[in-house]
Amino acid sequence: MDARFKSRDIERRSLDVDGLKRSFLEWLVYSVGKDARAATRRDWFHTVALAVRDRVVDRWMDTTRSYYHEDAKRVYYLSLEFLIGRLLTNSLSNLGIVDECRQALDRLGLSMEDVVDAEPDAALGNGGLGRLAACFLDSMASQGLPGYGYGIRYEFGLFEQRFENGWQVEYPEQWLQFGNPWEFARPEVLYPVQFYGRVEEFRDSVGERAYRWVDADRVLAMAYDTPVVGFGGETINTLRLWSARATRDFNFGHFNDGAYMKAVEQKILSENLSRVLYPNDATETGKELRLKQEYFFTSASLQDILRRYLQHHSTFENLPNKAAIQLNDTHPAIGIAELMRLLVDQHALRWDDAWEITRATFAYTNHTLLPEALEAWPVRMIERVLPRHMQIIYEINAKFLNRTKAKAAGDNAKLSRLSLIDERGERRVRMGNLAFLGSHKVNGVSALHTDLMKQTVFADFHEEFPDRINNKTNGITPRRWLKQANPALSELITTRIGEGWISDLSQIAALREKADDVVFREEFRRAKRKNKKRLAAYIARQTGEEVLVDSIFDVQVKRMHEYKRQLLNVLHTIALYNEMRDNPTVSWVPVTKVFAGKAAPSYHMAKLIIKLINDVAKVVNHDPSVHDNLKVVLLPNYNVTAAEIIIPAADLSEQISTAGMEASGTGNMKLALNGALTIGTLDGANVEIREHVGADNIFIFGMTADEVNDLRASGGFNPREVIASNPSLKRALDMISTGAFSPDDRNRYHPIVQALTDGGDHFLVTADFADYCRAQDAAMQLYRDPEEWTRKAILNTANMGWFSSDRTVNEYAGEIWDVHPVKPSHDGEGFR
Ligand code: GL7
Repeated sequence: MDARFKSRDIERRSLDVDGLKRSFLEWLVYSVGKDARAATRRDWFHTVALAVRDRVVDRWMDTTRSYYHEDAKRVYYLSLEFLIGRLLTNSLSNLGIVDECRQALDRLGLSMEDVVDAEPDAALGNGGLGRLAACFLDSMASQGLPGYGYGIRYEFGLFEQRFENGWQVEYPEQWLQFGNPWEFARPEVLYPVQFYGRVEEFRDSVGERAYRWVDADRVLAMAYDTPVVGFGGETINTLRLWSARATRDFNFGHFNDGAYMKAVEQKILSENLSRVLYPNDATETGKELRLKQEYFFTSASLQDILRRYLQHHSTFENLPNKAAIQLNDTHPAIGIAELMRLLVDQHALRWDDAWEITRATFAYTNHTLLPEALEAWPVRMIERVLPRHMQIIYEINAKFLNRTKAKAAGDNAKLSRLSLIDERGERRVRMGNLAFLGSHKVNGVSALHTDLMKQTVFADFHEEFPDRINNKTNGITPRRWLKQANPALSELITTRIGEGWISDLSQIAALREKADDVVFREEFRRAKRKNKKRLAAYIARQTGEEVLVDSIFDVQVKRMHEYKRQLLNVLHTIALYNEMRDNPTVSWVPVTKVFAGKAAPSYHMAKLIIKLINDVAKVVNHDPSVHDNLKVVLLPNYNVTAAEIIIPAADLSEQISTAGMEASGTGNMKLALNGALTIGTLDGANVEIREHVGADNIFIFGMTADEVNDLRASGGFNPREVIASNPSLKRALDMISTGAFSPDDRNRYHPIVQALTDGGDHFLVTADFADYCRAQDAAMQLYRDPEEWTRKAILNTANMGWFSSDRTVNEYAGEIWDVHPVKPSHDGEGFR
């Protein structure tokens, strides 16, 4: 071999400072096409990313090859969302070369922070559901599990949020504008996906009735692969995202007619499929394009999974032993009908065999009980867009209901609840029921949520299939959410207990005894203070507001939603503001209220709440009578990158949803792991966080899920009475309703006041207000005692080990997927 190529090969793998520096220069010149003088920060980001990518490719191929040779059982995580964020620090950190890279850049006169900051945030998700998928990818790769992510390569991620005059305005998020150095386009990995057309019945070779889907429109799904670097760089898994491409034949007919522009228009239209992520968090809009997106990526993924399976097998009975398909919510649930179609129509399996295989292969995770989020597609839409699938769904339903009818003799109400078709009003397909029926396991995402699933939406199914529902409490990856986001704290932890916690977070329990160590407490506080300074600088840059680093950083970061009750926090903020003004001589604990979060563009109430927070901030922050003891900031464009700055700096974590409504939450876990104390309701995973950190180290308030249920059922709740009996609540609401924060439009907040009063206060903000204020007071009192506060903060960090997504993924692997780690063989050469 030519010696020059050989040395370049070795260079591509070298992990030392010199080797990195040399390959940066080479990449800059030969791939980015710039010299060091002309290069922008973005050029350097691309350069470094490409050089780092070089260092994972060999190991990536080794991993894939090992799975292939062992014919290992793989798990396929089908998700419409992967909220990945930036990848540069993540890859460097998991490869263990952060310092080497920093030094190499240093020698080139560049700052690592500048290069890292030039990477766009990959926001292919809305919130917790999408971020969970990203944490699971990290955990699967870090534990050597053969796991693939399948999703859509949206050209536009979640919209960019800006505030104009205090109102949310959405801008397109063009993360791919300058190219994506992490992905590999696979133009040869193409699958046809059909829509519309009609179904033809015919007799197969043995005279049986059979069906084919004809006259359909076709789109191609093209693969883009992103390597998923596990911690330590041993295992590199694959995230495969599909992009829509027009077929060639699609255009030809029009060409012959001479209708050239029409052909091009059609091409653009069909490629719109993967253009944009729907920006709704836990609400469905029922748009046809969304249904098409769901089918598009699900069908392509299933075709790819079957192709991989058929490399080693010629019949399908072993599919469940070789492939576990996890449905991340119902978004890919049409996959159950699609696998049936592929097995029955294309591979000529008997229906019953196909059904058994399908059920044994799929499992389904439910992420919310909110009725407005439960997908139910109109029968007429599915009939039109996916005619063969509608037939298959009817067939699944008929067989199921016939079997059940025999047992449930006469209970027609129950049968109609179990039906895949909702017959009330416009007929709709209940995707949750389809997912349940087509899966061998169905799970919720926290203990409380799983119990509520059994009692509410899936009560009838639970009665029919008592072993199917199980719990898998969510988790978060400690690599991104502690090691990378919080270097100050993670280095401190490592000096005391070693670095085992990074891959086995249960080891962080060794910090418990350090809570009583005064020196450790001092160092813990110093790390927090460093993070708070970093956040204060970020706040100043983003909002122009100066905040006191030594105030309580009271943080509520999550999507804007009435059930998450940002309003409760705002009302407390106004009450506190009033108290401070009324009692100027009291020595107040300074408080900085930090909010961040996007509202779905069509969710008017959530957008009004955003405007209210900004209006309250304007008044409070400029009122000299509170002497800077209170500041309110709403940071724009909350995303993974912002979370990595905000979360490590938090003192107090707001997890204040109406009990029973937040399925789990995962921000709650990130904040507690980073040493914030939680103020929260007994909702979602807060219940389990309390069990782990201890009731003394968390501020719990408010009604329980049962109490909420009873109160709503009794119909006797009257917010007017509660308001009348609580002067500080009444005053705060009066200020909002009389325009104290909106002198330019005194009626602006009428809808909010209305919802909290005559509207019946569905989310029970007023009902929980008094107890919330009590818990807030307790937190402020505790903050006056830094030693005691820090002790509790340390106990939070030390007791969060169980909330690692490694634990969660292991439970899925053992109890749902039956997949096992595979050790890739790397030919003993270290990094290759
Ligand atoms: C969610 C839940 O609302 C959230 O509580 C949970 O932590 C997350 C991951 O399981 O899933 N469900 C949902 O539809 N969205 C969520 O974030 C958008």
